[in-house]
Amino acid sequence: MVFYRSVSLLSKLRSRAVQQSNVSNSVRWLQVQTSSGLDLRSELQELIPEQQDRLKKIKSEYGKVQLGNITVDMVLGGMRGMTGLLWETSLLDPDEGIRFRGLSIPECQKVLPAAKPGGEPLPEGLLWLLLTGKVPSKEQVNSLSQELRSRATIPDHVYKTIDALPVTAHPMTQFATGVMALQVQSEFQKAYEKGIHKSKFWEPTYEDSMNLIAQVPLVAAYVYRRMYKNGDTIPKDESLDYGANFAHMLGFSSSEMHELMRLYVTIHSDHEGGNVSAHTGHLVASALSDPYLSFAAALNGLAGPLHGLANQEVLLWIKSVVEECGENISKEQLKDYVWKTLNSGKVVPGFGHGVLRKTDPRYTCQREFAMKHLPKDPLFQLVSKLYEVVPPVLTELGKVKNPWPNVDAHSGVLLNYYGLTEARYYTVLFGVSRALGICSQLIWDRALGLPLERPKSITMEWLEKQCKKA
Ligand code: CMX
Repeated sequence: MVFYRSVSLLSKLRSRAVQQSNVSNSVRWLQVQTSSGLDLRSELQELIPEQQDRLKKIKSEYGKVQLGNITVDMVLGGMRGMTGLLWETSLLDPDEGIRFRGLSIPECQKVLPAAKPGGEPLPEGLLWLLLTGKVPSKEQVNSLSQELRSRATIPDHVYKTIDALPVTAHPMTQFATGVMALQVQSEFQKAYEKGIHKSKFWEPTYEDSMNLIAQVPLVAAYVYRRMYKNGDTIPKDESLDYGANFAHMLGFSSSEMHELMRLYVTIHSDHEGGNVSAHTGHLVASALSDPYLSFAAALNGLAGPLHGLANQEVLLWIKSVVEECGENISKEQLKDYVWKTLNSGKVVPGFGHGVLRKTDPRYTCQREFAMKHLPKDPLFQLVSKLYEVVPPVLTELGKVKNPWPNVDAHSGVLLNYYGLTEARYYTVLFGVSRALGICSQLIWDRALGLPLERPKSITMEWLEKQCKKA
């Protein structure tokens, strides 16, 4: 018999428990539901009508309820704080950080199946959770691993398309190009051309999404091996799970690196809907562009230095610190270096966030990983020093809303420790992981029949007139 834990009920009761005892990270086993042991697609098939009804009810009963006032600052400030998107797979709390379907990262680490007892969550389990809101059993995760492996073959033209680019092209350019080349196999596009009924849109979207999730590690690994290992590629290993297989195809065989990759792919997957990559994917998909087109667009947003490229920037910046001041830099010297960076008109990469107002739990779990596996690593020690030095400096600057580190402040030193030293490649890893979150939501976009996104824009003249009247 297979067991599920009901996450929605878990979240409701958990938040009550948190209010009462402030024990936010302890997972309570509140309800165990028996399952018929369905595969992921059948599971979704069952959930979709119920969620469609739920959305219909919200629309009809609460359609006119106001969710806040839009101010001029919000319009001019990149829509910060403006609630305007439906995103089911995760929700970000400014202080607490991300919850995937109601579960925090420490809770996911406790309840999602791992490759070994007490190990990091398997990304397949997270994918199941994102898509269904339910925690899968190990057997279900194993069968999803198997399904993803069976979908992980890519046509030859994808490699040729990437090969048409100079080998020096940025890895994100090569990766996004590879994803665009995968698009020619889109089931959604074929079905749409044949005239599929809109009630069935989610089905080819599911097929495309699962193929895409299964295939992005191959494209990413190809880019890595092409750029840094003379094109000497490594085939997938049929015995490995998603995260471990990705590490293996990149060329890393240590079990610690496999664990790191499982953790990495899990925590980078989703961060609610408003961040640049997720929002871009959702926006493009709202025009009924297929998952490949939508995800390639998302990757182009992820490639910006204020978003996903920050992980590259962090390691390069840390290495520049070491080059100039050595590994044993004092806190005073480090503070001077941070000010030098700020005074030259640059940001301190890896710190700050558009929504978060506390240390990112994605940073914290990577820090815990480092304390467990590489406590003496000089670069980890430097990252720890930065945790003490940077926030007071950013606070002193007076304008930074969140001086604390984000996910990108930590990932590079972990990868570097295990031999993945090529910082320019790091955002590709982030991109592979993002496929899980963006595609999960995209399937729900189609299942719920979410509309074309089309917010209203205005001119400065319109704003001036409107504000004078107010
Ligand atoms: N270093 C220097 N200045 C910073 C800063 C940082 N780490 N974080 C914010 N600021 C500045 C902003 O540039 C802005 O300055 P101006 O008013 O002169 O334009 C001011 O402080 C206010 O910004 P904010 O409201 O606190 O932050 P935003 O929501 O505008 O920006 C972010 C958020 C992430 C772009 C910003 O904190 C930043 O640039 N951080 C460094 C880059 C980074 O780590 N990005 C990765 C984020 C996580 C991810 O998406 O992967």
